[in-house]
Amino acid sequence: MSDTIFHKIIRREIPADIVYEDEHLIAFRDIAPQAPVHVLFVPKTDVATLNDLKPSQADVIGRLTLAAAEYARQQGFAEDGYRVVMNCNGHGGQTVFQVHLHLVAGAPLGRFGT
Ligand code: D5M
Repeated sequence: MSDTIFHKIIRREIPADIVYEDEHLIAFRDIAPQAPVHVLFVPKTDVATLNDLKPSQADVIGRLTLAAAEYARQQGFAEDGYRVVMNCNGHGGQTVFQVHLHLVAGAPLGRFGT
C-alpha cells in the first residue's frame, strides 16, 4: 500500500473531517478549502495519478464522481451547482499522489484559467 497523507487518513493514523466512507472510497473536508464547500473524494485503491489509471479501473473514478454528485444532492446544493476537479502531476497542481476528486461548491465559482 502507498503511504501518502490520504492513506494515513484512510488508516485513521491522522485525523480528518470525514463526511462519507464506504468500502471503496473516503470523503473528507479539504484542510485548505478553496470554496465554502471543499471535499476530497479518495479511492481506497492505490492509484498515484490519473496517468496510472488502467482501463480496468474505470470504476474507481466512476465511484468518486457518483459519490460527489450524491453528496451534493444530500447537502442540497446540487441544483445550485458545483465543480469537480482532478489534478494530475506538476502542471495540474497535484500535490498528493493518490488520485482524488475535489468537490467545490457553495458560491459562484470563477472560470478556470492560468
Ligand atoms: O490536492 C491535495 C489537497 O489535499 C489540497 O487541496 C490540500 C489537501 N490536504 C492536504 N493534506 C490534507 C489533510 N491532512 N486533510 C485534508 N486535506 C488535506 P492536489 O490536487 O493534490 O493539489
